[in-house]
Amino acid sequence: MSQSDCIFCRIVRGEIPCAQIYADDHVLSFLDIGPVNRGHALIVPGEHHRTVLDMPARLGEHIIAAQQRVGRAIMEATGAEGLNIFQNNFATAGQVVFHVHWHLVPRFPGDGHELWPQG
Ligand code: IU
Repeated sequence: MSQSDCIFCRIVRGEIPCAQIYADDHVLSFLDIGPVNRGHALIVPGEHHRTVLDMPARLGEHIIAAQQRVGRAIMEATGAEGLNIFQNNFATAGQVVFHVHWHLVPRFPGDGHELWPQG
């Protein structure tokens, strides 16, 4: 369930380095190379699935568990007071890497970020 030409499969296999935050039997988490805010991290399932629509629902529990662990850790490490979690499916929605993944973006008071609405 791994693809030779997929960049995230290559990162999961350790062929390409990453700034790893967390790993377990189901997911890998690492810092985004193009962060939209300080501490921007990705959660990537080890299995290759193109979008959330292709992904087996059984992985959902592991993804949520990783979101909680990594989300708490990056909020604590950065001192963030908020956290956006989102993901893109298909090019029209902004997906660039076609291996399903979640963005975790720490948010700070007044960070003026336009990616997600201000509270
Ligand atoms: P998207 O949801 O497919 O648009 O997001 C892809 C993200 O993967 C984007 O934020 C990139 O900066 C990030 N990324 C990365 O962290 N490492 C890589 O080697 C590549 C992309 I290629």
